[in-house]
Amino acid sequence: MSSIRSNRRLLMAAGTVLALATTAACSSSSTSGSGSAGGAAHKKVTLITGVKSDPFYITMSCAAQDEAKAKGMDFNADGSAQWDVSVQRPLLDSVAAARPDGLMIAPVDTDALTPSLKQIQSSGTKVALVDTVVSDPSVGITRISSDNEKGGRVAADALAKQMGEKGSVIVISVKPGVSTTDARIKGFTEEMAKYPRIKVLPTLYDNDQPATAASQIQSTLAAHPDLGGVFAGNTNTGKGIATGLKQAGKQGTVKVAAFDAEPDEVAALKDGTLQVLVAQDPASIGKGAVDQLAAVFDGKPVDKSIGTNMVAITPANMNDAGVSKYFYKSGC
Ligand code: T6T
Repeated sequence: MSSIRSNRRLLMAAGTVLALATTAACSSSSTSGSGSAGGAAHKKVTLITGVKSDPFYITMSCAAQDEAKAKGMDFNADGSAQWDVSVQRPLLDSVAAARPDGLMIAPVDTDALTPSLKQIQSSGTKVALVDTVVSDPSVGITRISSDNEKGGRVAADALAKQMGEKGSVIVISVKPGVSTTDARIKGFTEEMAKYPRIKVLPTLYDNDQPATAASQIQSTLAAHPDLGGVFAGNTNTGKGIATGLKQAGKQGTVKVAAFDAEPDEVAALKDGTLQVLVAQDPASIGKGAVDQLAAVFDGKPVDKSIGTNMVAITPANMNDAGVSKYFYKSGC
C-alpha cells in the first residue's frame, strides 16, 4: 500500500509566508509484516546525533525523548563530540553490540559508515535516518529531514536582496560529503546564478569549527575587501562567521544568511551581525523518527521519506511567536 502525505511547507521571510506545498516523497510505505513482537511499548531505541553538544541535535533529542516516553519506549541518546567519522564510528560499534530494537542516526558522512549501518540493520535493528542520510538507499526504513536544497535557495534569494543584488559572496560550510550541507550549497549556488551582478567565490570548509570559520571570514575579507555577503551552511559556521565579522569590525556591513537558529545565531541576528536565519524544525525530525519506528514495531505502514518545515527568520519576524518557536534549545 502506498501512502502519499502532502504537507504544506511554510517558509516565512520578513513576515511574508511562502507556502510551499511539498509532497513528502513517501513514494511507498513498507511494513514489517506482523511487526516486532509486542508493539512499540518497551522497545529499546537509541539516537546517535552528528554533534552531541549542537543545539540542533539537542532540540531533536529532547523531542524524540518526549515522544518515546509517551509511547513507553526505552530511549537513550548519544552523539559525536565533533563532526568526524572516526568519532562517530565507535558509537555505531556500541550500537551493533547492544542490538537495540531501533536506531535513529544522523550519519556524519554519506558513505563511510554505510557498512556498519547495513550490518546493524541486518542484525534486526530498525534504522531511521534523521537529518543527514547515506547514499545507499537500502539503509533506513525512513529518512526525515528538511528540504535542504530548497533552504539553500531561500538563503540565496534573501542574501541577494540584502546585498542589493550585486557584489561578491562566499559560502562557508562544514565539509564535503555531508548530505544536508552539500544540498544547501547546491541550492544556494544554483539560485545565485540568477543574479548576474553577484560573484560567488570558491566555497570554504571549516570542519564544523567556529574558530576556523571566524579565521576564514577574516582572511576572505583581507583578500576581497569588497566582500558583500556570506552564506553560512550550519550552526557552528554561522556562529563563527558572526564572531569573525565582529572581530573585523564588519558586522552589518557584510550581509550574512545562515542556516539554523541556535542561541548564538539568534543573538547575532538580534544585534545585526547576521541578517537572515533559515531555521529548521529538528524537534519534528526527532518526534517523527520515533513515530515511524513505533509504526514499524506495530506492523503499521511507514513513510519512507518525510520533509519537515523551515522558516526564514529576520529581525522583522523574529519576535513573532509562530517564528520564535523554531529557535533551537541548549537543553531539555
Ligand atoms: O545544520 C545542522 C544539520 O542540519 C546539519 O546536517 C549539520 O549541521 C547542523 O547539525 C548544525 O550544526
